[in-house]
Amino acid sequence: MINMDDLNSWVGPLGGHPQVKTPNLDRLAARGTVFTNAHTQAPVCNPSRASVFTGVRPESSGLYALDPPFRQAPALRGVTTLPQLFANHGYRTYSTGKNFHDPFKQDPALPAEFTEVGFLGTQGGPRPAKKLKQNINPEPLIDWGVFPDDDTSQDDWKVADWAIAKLRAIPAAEPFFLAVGIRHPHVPMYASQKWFDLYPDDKLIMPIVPADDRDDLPKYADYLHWRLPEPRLALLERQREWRSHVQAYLASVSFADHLVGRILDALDGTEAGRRTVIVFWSDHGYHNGEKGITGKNSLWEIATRVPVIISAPGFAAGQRSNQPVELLDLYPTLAEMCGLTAPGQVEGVSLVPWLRNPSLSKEKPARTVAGPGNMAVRSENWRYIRYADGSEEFYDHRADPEEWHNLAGIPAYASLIQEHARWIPAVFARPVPGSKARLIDYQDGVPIWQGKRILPGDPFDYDPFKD
Ligand SMILES: [Ca+2]
Ligand SMILES: [Ca+2]
Repeated sequence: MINMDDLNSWVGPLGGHPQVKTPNLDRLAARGTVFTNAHTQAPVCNPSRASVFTGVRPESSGLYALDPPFRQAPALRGVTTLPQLFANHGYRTYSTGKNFHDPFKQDPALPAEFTEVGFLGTQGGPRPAKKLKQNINPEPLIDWGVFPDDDTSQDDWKVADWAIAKLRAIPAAEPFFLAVGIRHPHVPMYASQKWFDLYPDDKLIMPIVPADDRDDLPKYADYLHWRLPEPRLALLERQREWRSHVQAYLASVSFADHLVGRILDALDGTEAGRRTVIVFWSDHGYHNGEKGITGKNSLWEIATRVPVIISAPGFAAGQRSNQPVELLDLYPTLAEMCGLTAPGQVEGVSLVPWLRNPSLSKEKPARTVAGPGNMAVRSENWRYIRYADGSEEFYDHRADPEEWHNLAGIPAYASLIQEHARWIPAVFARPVPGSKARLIDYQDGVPIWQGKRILPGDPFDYDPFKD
């Protein structure tokens, strides 16, 4: 299992950016099945990753925010995670890089999360003496550019090294589960010059961002990323750094893709390679200026859609499925492929039927939650969003893949909207104790941003196109 952090649809197999170069994801796609309409359960690391490995939805567990660590959520305290399921059935389980959200720590009172935890790479690698983009934001993580000179000094390179050494050392007969978490293209988006050279500035294609795109959005949409440290599009444009941001994201994706290639080569060189299931995913998407913002934490396509690629012996190669699937589905899928029974808490569905027949119709849509009451429902052709105050958005992906035209409120769509709204649960679990960062909560008609009530009269003149 290989994942990347904050990787959106800008990969060859999804074509989210016309210039992106990911030859290794392309070759993985060619030998497996690409789910082109796959979505995260939460547009931020901790709840997304917890849902992948526990099979439990954030709106069921109450784990919506960047903290606390998932085992502190009462509903997740005692569950058998995916690696534990494998370990319980004689597999050795290995983890390197970012799989669970940082800081990853084994709770001594609980069964081991993995047989062996390798290099975590929590620091990401060397940092420049001075931030490269001091003109953008004081946040230490928010930075990008050409750095360091040497790819091998990056923590992600060392994570791949650890995975490669482990693959070579695993005895051929030993069943194993190896999870590799690559931090790129998460900020800071540092990569060496060769990866930037793939995207020359004079030929760079930029996302199209209509200046009036937010005019048809409910006010509540702003709260999800209100006061987040990510630069607004207006600031990037004012500082003439929007192009460099896009370039650094693409360079980081290509660097991370190269690491995937190194791991695939190592696996192919082992005897176990022929009987090994390979699954690739990302924890959520990322804005590079779309809707006037950078970063994550929104319920639009660019923040919820992720690559999911599964390659396995016994299944056809080069397949694509546009049915709506969820990261939550990985747990039961891998369990079934390995002949194991997923435990009762698991809420996803096995994708094995779609690996056999990618065009099989899937009724259940993909759901993404951003704090209690805020949810996106993505079907084959539509996206419905409902916020905690009842306000809505609705998009037709056949006519409007960029989600520029909010159709909510147009009578002709009322019954379609109704069909999607029925997937939104009546009750969302209350945020678990210790939930803070990036949490938008809603109680008694008042939005609460990271613990602070947003009251009438509070200064609130957020405009990502002017701010
Ligand atoms: Ca992430
Ligand atoms: Ca719009």
